[in-house]
Amino acid sequence: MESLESIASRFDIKGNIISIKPLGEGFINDTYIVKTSLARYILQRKNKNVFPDVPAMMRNIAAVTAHIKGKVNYPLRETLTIIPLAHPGDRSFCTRASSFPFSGNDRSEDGAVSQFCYEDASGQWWAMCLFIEGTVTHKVASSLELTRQGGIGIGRFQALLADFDQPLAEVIKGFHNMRWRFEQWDEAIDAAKKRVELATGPKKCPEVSAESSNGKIFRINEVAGEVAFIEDHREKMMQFWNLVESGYIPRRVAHNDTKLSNILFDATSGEALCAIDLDTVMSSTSLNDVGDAIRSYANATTEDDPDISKVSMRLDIYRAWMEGYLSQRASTLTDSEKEWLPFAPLFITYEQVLRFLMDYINGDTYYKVKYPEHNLVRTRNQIALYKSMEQQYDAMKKVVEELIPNP
Ligand code: GN1
Ligand code: MG
Repeated sequence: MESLESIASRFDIKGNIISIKPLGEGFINDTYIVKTSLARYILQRKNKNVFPDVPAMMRNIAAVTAHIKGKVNYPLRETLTIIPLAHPGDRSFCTRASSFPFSGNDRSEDGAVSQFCYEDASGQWWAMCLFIEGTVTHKVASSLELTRQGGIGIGRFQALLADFDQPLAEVIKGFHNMRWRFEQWDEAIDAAKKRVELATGPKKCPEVSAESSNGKIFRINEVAGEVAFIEDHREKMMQFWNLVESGYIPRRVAHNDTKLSNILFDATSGEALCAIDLDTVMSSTSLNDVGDAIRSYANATTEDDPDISKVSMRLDIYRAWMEGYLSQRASTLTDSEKEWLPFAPLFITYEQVLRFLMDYINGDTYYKVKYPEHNLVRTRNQIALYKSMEQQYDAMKKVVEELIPNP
């Protein structure tokens, strides 16, 4: 296996490498911080099960960050700086067939070869960006001011990209597409039931046995209550999704992973500097960014706390985030977006329940898990959060009304 040092050296980094250490604990990618004699960099192994076309993803990120750089005062601080390959002549070219809008040989319109990621000999994809010095991240929304700044960060990100008009590749098929999520869900449930049948029915199949799957195949039998939660809310979620499909709620450039730890804050002023982790930047609704932020900031505990009595949506956090967000975006949202703002956190929290539960039923193939019930614990936690949001729905609506005065 190629060493991290060798992989880092594939990129156009400045100075000699001094150290490479793991960073953070994302559910999806593996992240390292590379320190050289001149700068620090973030090196990531992109999860290819989650991102089937890493070159397309990196082109999205390069296009979006270039657009932002053209508009801000401090281009090296106010968005990510993607580090290209040092020698884009070796096998590190992104040679795989790529998706729209780029042609098969991976050349962009100006003929330049895509050079933002490296494929190692084992088929793993790597990418690198500059570490922005003098910044901090936060895991927990520990104050209302921090929360308000987080809202500003996402509002500003969306505002800076409001006039971005290049097509973006769909890096994860149907990421927030509820119709597609239900298709996946229905297939997952059917497949799970079939597995149980094969393992226990009269025509027993040795490949599908409780032993060979560590008992995971019986998970479907343990989650009737959670499955019922999904089914009970299906129609309501599709009603909202139909409004997106009909164009009543517009699709825009969205970040799609707006949790607090994806915002960099200036270490001195405490102000939001930029949104990071741009892997999921795609066309989506602005409301999804709002919903995911509230889902992650406003939970009174972590999303995998097994003690669901600690789970609730904090209305003060909701208000503070919305205040920051709307300070950047209120003037450019459509009436339809404003109307559906309070529903956004319920939609995304529900989607997260579906994703965690589906992964549990599927045997933990998507999210990293630290113990066998991890995805089930996350599912239950998010159901409790959804219920808390539902209870406070009228209050959430009132907050939005107060923050967006009628013209
Ligand atoms: C994943 O890996 P991380 O923490 O950035 C996921 C998000 C989920 C989140 C749940 C590409 O994000 O959609 O909301 O976990 N990202 C992807 O914590 O699936
Ligand atoms: Mg992410």
